[in-house]
Order: sequence, then C-alpha cells, then structure tokens
Amino acid sequence: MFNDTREFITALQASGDLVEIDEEVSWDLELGAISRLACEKDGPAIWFKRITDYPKEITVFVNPMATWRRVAMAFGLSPNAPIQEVYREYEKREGKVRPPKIVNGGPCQEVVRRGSDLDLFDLPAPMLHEGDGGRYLGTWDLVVSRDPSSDWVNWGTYRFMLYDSLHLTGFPRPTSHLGKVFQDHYAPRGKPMPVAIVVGADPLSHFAASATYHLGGDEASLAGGLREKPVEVVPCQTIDLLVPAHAEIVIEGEVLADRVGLEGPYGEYPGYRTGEMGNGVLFRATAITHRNNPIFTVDATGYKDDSSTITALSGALAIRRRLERHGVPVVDVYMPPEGAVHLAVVAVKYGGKEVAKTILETLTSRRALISKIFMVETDIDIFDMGKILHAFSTKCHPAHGVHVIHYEGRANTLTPCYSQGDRAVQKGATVLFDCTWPGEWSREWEIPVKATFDTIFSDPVRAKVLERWRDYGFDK
Ligand SMILES: Cc1cc2nc3c(=O)[nH]c(=O)nc-3n(C[C@H](O)[C@H](O)[C@H](O)COP(=O)(O)O)c2cc1C
Ligand SMILES: [Mn+2]
Repeated sequence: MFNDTREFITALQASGDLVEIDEEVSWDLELGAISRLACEKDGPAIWFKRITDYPKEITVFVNPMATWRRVAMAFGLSPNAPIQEVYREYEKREGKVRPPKIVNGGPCQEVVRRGSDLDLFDLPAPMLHEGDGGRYLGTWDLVVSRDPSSDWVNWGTYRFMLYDSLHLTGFPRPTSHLGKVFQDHYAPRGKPMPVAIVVGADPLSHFAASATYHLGGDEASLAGGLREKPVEVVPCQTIDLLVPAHAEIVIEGEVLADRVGLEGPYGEYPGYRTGEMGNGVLFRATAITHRNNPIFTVDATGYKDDSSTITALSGALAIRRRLERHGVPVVDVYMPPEGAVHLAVVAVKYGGKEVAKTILETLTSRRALISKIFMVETDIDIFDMGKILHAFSTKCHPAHGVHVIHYEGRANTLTPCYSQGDRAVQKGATVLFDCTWPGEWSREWEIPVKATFDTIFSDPVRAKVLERWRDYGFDK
C-alpha cells in the first residue's frame, strides 16, 4: 500500500504510467493544456520538474487516478485489472473502516511557514483553463474540517482559487458536508471555521475524500479501510485539526464566517465552464507546512479527469445500495468515465415501467446528481459501453421505453444542458431508457433471439472456433 504520493509515483514510473517533463513549463495555461490533453487521450500521469517562476525544489504531479490503470494500481491491483475487479475491491474494503492513527510529527511539517514567511504565491498554483477566474491552488486536495456539535471530522475534495497572498476562495457546494456544517454551525454564530487543505496525500486518502459517503461519515477511517492500514495523522501547527502525516503540502487556516470572496468561473468536471464569477467562501491561511522538495498535486479538471473514475465509482456503488433499499431488482451499477458523472448504467433482473419509476424516484428524491440512466438486463456486460450502446439501440422502445421525471429545488446545477433560469431554481429532469424486454413478452416466441457469437452457437462450436482462432490466422 502506498504511504504517500512519492511511493505512488515510483510505482507509476515502473509500470510506464508516468511521463516526467524536465523542460520548463509555465503554470500559466501551458501546464493546464498538457494535462488536459493527457486526460482526453487516456494518457499517463505527469510529473512536471521545472515550473516557470518557481525553484526546482518544488515540482508538480498531475492527474493521479484519471485512468482505470492508475486506480487499479492505487488499490495494489495489476494495472490491467478489469474495471469490474476494481469496483469489487473498493466494495470489499469500504466496509472495513480503520480509524486514523495519531503520530508525533511527520514529514508534512518538515518546513513550516507562518507570519511574515507565509505567502500562498510560493506554491505553483496553475491557471488551468483559459477563462478560469484565477489560479487554482486546490484541485486535488483533501479538505479537513470538524462539526463542533459532534466532533465529526469530514474530509472532502473542494476546489480553492488563489485570492491574494493570504486568502483563497472556494466552492464547497451548499449540499457538501463542509458547506452544510459551515452553514449550520459556524456562519450563524459568526465563528471562523478551522480548515486544513491537504495537497498530495497518499492516493486512497484522496479517493476517500472524493467519495460519496454518508453525512457524519469519517472519510479518514474510510481511507484506512481502502488502504487496509490506518492513515497516520499529525496535529496541525496553528489549528486544532489532524492531517495525513505523509502529505506533501498542508495549508492551515480558517473559512471566515462574515465575509465572502469572488470565485470562479472554472472549467468544471462535466467538461464545461458554466456561469460567471460568483461569491465563494473566503479562506484565510494561518500556515503552510510542507515536506522538503514538496510535490504539488493537481487534477486537470474536465472531461475524463480523476472524478470521472473515482467519484463515479463510489457514486455508482452508492446508487446500487439505495436502489437495493428501495426494492429495485438491481444487480450492478456502472458510471462510465465518458458520462462525466451524469450517466449511470443500471443492470436489473427485470425492467418495465414500475421498476423504471422506482429507480427515477429513488435517485432524484433528495438531490439529483445524475440525469441519464440506461436500464439493462443482466446478460449485458455493463462495464462495456459498446454492449450498452447495442442494447440501447436495439432494445429500448423509442416511445414506451423512455421515462422522464421532472423536479425543482434539487437538480444538479452543474448539468450543462440546463438553462441559467433552471439552474437558479435547481430545476431539472432525469431520463431513464429501458433497454430490457417487456415482461409480458413470451420468451419462446416474442423475444427476439440474440444472434451474437456468445449466444447463438452451441458450446462445442464455440469451443472449436476459440481453440483454433489463432490457427485461422487471427492475432487477437
Ligand atoms: C478533483 C475533484 C474536485 C472536486 N471539486 C468539488 C468542489 O469544488 N465542490 C464540491 O462541492 N465538490 C467537489 N468535488 C466532489 C466532492 O469531492 C464529492 O462530492 C465528495 O463526496 C464531497 O465530500 P463530502 O460528501 O464530505 O462533502 C470534487 C471532486 C473531485 C474528485
Ligand atoms: Mn463527508
């Protein structure tokens, strides 16, 4: 298991999943453009060794888990492990939480900067996309905060933009756990909220921070479960919070209760920039602590970024659990990276109108993150989008197979196809495509017989063909 970013980088070097760039690269769009294209090509992670205007001691590591290969490796699996195996591994470990272990001091505090020594511009925050509101210091971050009423500690991944040398503005959604605790317990009392922004902890700690996890859930313990080993944490220098001891960089500070700061716009995870600069939370830094030769970590947010793998994985499993609780005959759920956390594929034992309705109601009753659902039968490999598209194209009736639910006050406002007016009132809809055969059709004479290699030939014929496949002259 990887204890820090460095060990993970070493593994990526060995497997060929890392490109190291020694040439000088500018933090002003060049780094962002390279890193964006790498995501879109399903390319390797990147380690930038020389950043314009910054000393060579500080380097930048980009897109830690933006491909399934790297997600598999973070779990200690083979980079070639099928996606399904990664899903099952997450599921297995998720239930076995292990609380963090407090240690005396850690490498994340090898260097401590505070007072007149504190300047957020010392970190090479990149200008990631043309048109962003500013340079983003927190993209691949793990944000630690506490609920004062219960002492529950939350980890979440929320973006933070450079505001000035001492301040950041951020965008924890009001529905996020940090957003909720701030609104409920700090803002009303006018009390600043202590927050630690951790940049570059071990990969599975970031996975836990980005995961769909219940209110009151402790992501540090979830991280311990995923790692199969507790996360070692150390007390911060200027605030009363614990942070991963082996992290590269920690920004300690507080979210101010009585002020806001302009934030965004930003090239967001759906792959679009939407909206204007708006009011975000205002964070005041009290210290920066870091390792010697710190490695600043970045997610090149957008199409096929880290969220399209890791947020989608935990989101898909959360959807499955909710559907199970509501009596849906669900077998498995997958959210493909190309769907940008907007699309879920749900495999069911049987479909039909009633099941479709229950799925739509269940997944949109509180907040509706996704807006597109494919419902398929269990003979379809849901991790293979080609197979899904085939089922959709052939089995979904263009009128009776399409089910839509409309809602207001709980739509995902980052859904690109919603108008500005709809976003303002959180108005949206979710569509389900029923790609299953109608239950009332007779298996014997109404349901079309699937005529693919796997289904139409007898076992002996298939076995013979597979056995002789290479002899016929095929190379794969
Ligand atoms: C790279 C990345 C960036 C993210 N940025 C934000 C963000 O700015 N605001 C937000 O509310 N959620 C963001 N998310 C999603 C949250 O991390 C995710 O919803 C997580 O479950 C939040 O934790 P919480 O449930 O404890 O609030 C981001 C996820 C990733 C992977
Ligand atoms: Mn949480």
